[in-house]
Amino acid sequence: MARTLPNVIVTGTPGVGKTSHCELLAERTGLKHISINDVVKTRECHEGWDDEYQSWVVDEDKLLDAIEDEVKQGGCILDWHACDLFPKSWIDLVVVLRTDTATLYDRLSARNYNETKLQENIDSEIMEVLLQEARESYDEEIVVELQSTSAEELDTNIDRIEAWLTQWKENNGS
Ligand code: DAT
Repeated sequence: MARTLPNVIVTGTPGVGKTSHCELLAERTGLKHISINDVVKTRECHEGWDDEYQSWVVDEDKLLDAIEDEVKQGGCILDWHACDLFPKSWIDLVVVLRTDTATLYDRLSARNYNETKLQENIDSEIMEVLLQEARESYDEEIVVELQSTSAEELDTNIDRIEAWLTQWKENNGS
């Protein structure tokens, strides 16, 4: 069955601005913000806690099962620091947020990340890991890279995604 509303992934290295973007986008568009971190925790889609990386070891099959029905209906914004696990057929747009190293360092330090996690995430941003993952997993034309360093950029990004949504609805007769 065709979706009457699109599904959007908002991804990027931790600290890049996913939550800020998703919350504002949900407020402006009425699309539903699904924080995958919350789903992993509340629906126990994990195999335990990794102490070194200070994060859950995610059970991807369980996670996909947990969100499948909701996402297949459309109108979801998926907020996560990975994107390659979501089936291509579910997804209409992939937004990869980016920022510079100094900004990311400040944002992650403010979260009291330990040195391993801080360095790993900064390296990941420098190496464009999420951008590559998105480009390898989805058709080139649905992957968009947006800068998220300033509040102004946040605003213009939301405007752009809203405009995309309007166009999508027109194209899909919804
Ligand atoms: P994420 O969900 O990717 O981990 P976040 O939305 O929680 O990131 O943002 C981390 C911090 O950075 C938070 O204090 C808000 C701030 N921030 C994010 N994007 C920003 C932007 N474009 N301009 C200014 N501050 C931003």
